[in-house]
Amino acid sequence: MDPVKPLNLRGFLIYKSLLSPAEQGVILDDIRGVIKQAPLFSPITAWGKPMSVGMSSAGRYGWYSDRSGYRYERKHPNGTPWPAIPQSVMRIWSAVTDCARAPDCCLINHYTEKARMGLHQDNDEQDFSFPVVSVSLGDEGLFRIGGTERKDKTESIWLSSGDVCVMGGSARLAYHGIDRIRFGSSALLRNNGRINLTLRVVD
Ligand SMILES: O=C(O)CCC(=O)C(=O)O
Ligand SMILES: [Mn+2]
Repeated sequence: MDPVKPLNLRGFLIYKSLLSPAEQGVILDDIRGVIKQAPLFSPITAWGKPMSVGMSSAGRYGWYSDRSGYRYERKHPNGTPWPAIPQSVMRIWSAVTDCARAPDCCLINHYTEKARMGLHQDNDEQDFSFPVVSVSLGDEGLFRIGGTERKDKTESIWLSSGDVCVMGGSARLAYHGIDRIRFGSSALLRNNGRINLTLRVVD
């Protein structure tokens, strides 16, 4: 992991291929360990529709949603605390940010062939001076980025396995989403699909 000058797309800093295949393998094993203890589930949106993305979390907080809205919870819906964030993932945060504080949530998103994530802001955290760091593993995902208003014009970039994106500064509250997955484009995951990790400072 050797962060060289990232691509700057409207303040989104994208480190292409930051993680070597070996590093991706280690992280994936660690994430499988997390999911064994905290299985993926499909959160329900405030409108009562299950999300197409499977989710779980590691850390002191996990992201959660149901008809009452989006929020962070201390426990998995099965009642157990979220597993710790693996060291292999924490190292990425240290490599691409100079934050004194460690993240307290690693949200795990699992995309199968038809899954997508609509345009949204990450704004359930308390302090937006901390960035959100996103890690892509497995199949490529078409990442759409916009500005801080939903109506702002957007552009898209394919995120590949091993890419890391830092959403900080002016990009911290920018709209973003995943339009589609290029299913089968990576051999990292046994059954294809894409895993995205986002590291967040929650409180
Ligand atoms: O999957 C991605 O690359 C983005 C995920 C995301 O925006 C989120 O979890 O809030
Ligand atoms: Mn997001």
